[in-house]
Amino acid sequence: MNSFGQKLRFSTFGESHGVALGCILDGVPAGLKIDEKFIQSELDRRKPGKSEFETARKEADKVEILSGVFEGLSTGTPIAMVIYNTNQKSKDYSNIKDIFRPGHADFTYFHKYGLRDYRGGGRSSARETAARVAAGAIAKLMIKELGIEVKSGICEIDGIKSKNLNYEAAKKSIIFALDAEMEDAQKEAILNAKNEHDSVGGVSRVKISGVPVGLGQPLYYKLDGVLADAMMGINAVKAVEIGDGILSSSAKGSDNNDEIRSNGFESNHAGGILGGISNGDDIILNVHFKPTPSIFKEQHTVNTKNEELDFSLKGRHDPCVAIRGTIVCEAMAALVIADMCLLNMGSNMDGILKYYK
Ligand code: FMN
Repeated sequence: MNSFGQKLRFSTFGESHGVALGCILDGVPAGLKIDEKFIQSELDRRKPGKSEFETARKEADKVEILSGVFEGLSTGTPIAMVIYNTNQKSKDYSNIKDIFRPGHADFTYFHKYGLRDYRGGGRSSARETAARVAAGAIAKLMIKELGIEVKSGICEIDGIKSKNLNYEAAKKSIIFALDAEMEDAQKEAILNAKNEHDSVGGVSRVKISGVPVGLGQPLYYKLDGVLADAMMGINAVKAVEIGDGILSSSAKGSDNNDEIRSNGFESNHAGGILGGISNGDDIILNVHFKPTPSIFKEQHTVNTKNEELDFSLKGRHDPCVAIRGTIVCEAMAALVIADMCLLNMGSNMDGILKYYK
């Protein structure tokens, strides 16, 4: 499946080395001001080739809106957006045409479909996430009207944890580091791995603020469940924590409960979600990315005939995918929240009466 969402639903298309990639975003209410410059600026935050901490592949990632927008406003019809690929070097991949890169999706795609677009990983490449960022930018514009904001930053690289979580610092950092004091050590870890022809993992922290109480559907479209699904669907994500996440299983109830006062919760261990429904507090996610699978160190693998071989990869790859991945996390979070806002409108008679009476 290539689609995600219920009331606000998007489908993406395209491959890493194809002509173009893009998305169709359906369900955007008519009359939303579509700020094209903002959509482009979101793509610019994710685009490759901005620094030595990212892949050297340079893509303009220029987005073009094909439909669904007239005189700067959404028309209520599907919004189609396209991003042309301009910097493919498919030759870089000819040496892995019949070889499966350990840690990548080559092995599973080949055995599932019986064929494989080896150029840049084809559809399994995270290049597809540019389309999600374009769709997510429109979701951000929509939820901004409701006072909801999604921010993110890197809170850990190669096990080096941030002590401070400063989302303004992350905006200014080339690696989106949340802690300016830990940034140099985190950068050094990336460059060390890169110099050793290796890669490192990292953690993105996402904060969604201004969320009203009540977003999330029973029982199979819970807010935490759908956010986890959205994050796990991003390439290389291996774990998602909501609030205290895995720490909750070793905490006492008395520590883990967020006690309640008339003006709100005294703490936020729950990460803003109770019973699958937003509780009005900030929603907090920690999204764990594995190290980039494509590394230049020699590794054991097999080819399409299941013959064993040792090989060294060529090409251009991110030494730490969490960095650009954090922008994709923001986009997916915004898409989920916007969808949940639309779904929640029919949750009780009061809301329906306000609209129809
Ligand atoms: N994997 C690579 O091997 N090389 C890359 O340059 C690369 N860039 C990525 C960029 C982003 C923004 C993200 C989110 C992921 C990137 N990945 C890269 C990860 C692979 O796409 C991913 O590991 C692969 O599809 C296998 O899927 P899985 O790790 O989810 O099992």
